[in-house]
Amino acid sequence: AQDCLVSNITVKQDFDRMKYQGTWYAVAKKDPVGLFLLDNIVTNFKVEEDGTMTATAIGRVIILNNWEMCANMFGTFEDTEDPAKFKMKYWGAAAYLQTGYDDHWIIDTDYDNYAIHYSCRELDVDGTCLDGYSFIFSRYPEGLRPEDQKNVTEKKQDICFLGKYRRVAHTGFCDTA
Ligand code: AZE
Repeated sequence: AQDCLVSNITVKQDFDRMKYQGTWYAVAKKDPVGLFLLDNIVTNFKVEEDGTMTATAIGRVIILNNWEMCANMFGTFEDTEDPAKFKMKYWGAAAYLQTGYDDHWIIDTDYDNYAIHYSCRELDVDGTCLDGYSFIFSRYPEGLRPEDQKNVTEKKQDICFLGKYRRVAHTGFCDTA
């Protein structure tokens, strides 16, 4: 959407939640306003027996009083008319973590290598996004394959977040094992 209207943003055609299951590593993110996951962000998507999509996510956060920890988060997804657009209800394993209800759009994915996620939390009066966030996910913690980078850059531009991403480090800080 060259005009940056949220209503003109296109998402993955015929999104297949079954193929989207499993582990995704955040390799880049565009932050929203306020508290957010910092780095070491790994998420795991699953389709439940009733067809509902759910996810877990972990990431390093710093909460009040400079307390650094790994946030264990859960999400459940409500379907909409578009198979690639969901509403995500999310909460933390601990009460002092964040809860919310966000859009969760899958802009593009090939299921095996990369995914581009988008969430606009607040629309501006002109229909552009005033406050939103986005993740670039990879199936590999080392990052995107070189052959996927051009497409991902194009998609960042389509959602009007180009230049607003930061790399997400994976240092092992939240590795349980
Ligand atoms: C997401 C992947 C799908 C599951 C979930 C995700 C989002 C999680 C957050 C968590 C924020 C936590 C904070 C804690 C202090 C999109 C990564 C749940 C937004 C800020």
